Amino acid sequence: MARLRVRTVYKERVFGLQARHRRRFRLLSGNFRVAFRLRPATGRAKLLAMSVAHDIRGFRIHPEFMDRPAQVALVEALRDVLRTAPLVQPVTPRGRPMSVRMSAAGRFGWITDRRGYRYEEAHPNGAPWPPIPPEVLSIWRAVAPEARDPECCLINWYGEGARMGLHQDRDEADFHQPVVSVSLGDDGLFRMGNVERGGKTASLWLRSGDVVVMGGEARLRHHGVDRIRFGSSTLLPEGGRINLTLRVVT
Ligand SMILES: O=C(O)CCC(=O)C(=O)O
Repeated sequence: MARLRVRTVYKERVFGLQARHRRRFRLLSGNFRVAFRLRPATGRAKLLAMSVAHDIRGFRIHPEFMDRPAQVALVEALRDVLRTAPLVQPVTPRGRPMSVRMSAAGRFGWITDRRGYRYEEAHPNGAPWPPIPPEVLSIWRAVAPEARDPECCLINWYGEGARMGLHQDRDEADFHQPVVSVSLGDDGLFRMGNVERGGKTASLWLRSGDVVVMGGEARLRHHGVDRIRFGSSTLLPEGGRINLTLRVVT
């Protein structure tokens, strides 16, 4: 059954993608994400991997959305962003330092300090945020094709012991637009709760390359990261986890 479906997709799309991706390419098809390698000798495609997107409490999980070369390329693009907009350790409005370090790309960056949680058009050093890298935009467009393009790509860096408490994303103007979260590096234990505070929660280890879409009923659900498995991935030479949280702000 899956084979038939893959063949159909291959026939429909191979010519458009072949030129761009040469020997290796990926397709998003309904719930299936499939990766092929083209065999130039025969012109046929070999199926390399297929993962299935699924929902937990309305959170749409795309496991292994990015393969390793795509993750490496994305980390490189983020290094460029961080040269212009270095990571800072934010403090909550009550003055408590957060354990994650943060930066951002896009028209807006989300920041917190003694003046409160908010979006700002400049890094705390006064410079405008760098543009969102095209690699990041293409993930958003693939998993949230109906949505407006994101205006903020928050970059969270989790070192050993860092976590993020359960919270709602509600500083944006339009809750019909989804939030997309991209995981890179070490595994992170992602907790998914309810719209109201409290009640039962569900947890899932997010791995490097996974993407989560928080739209519809999940858009205002509480969520957070309880802990990371420091050193579980070799993607970042010094360990740690990067999370990109993409949002439409206005
Ligand atoms: O690190 C994560 O996976 C979640 C980050 C998050 O919830 C946020 O930035 O609002």
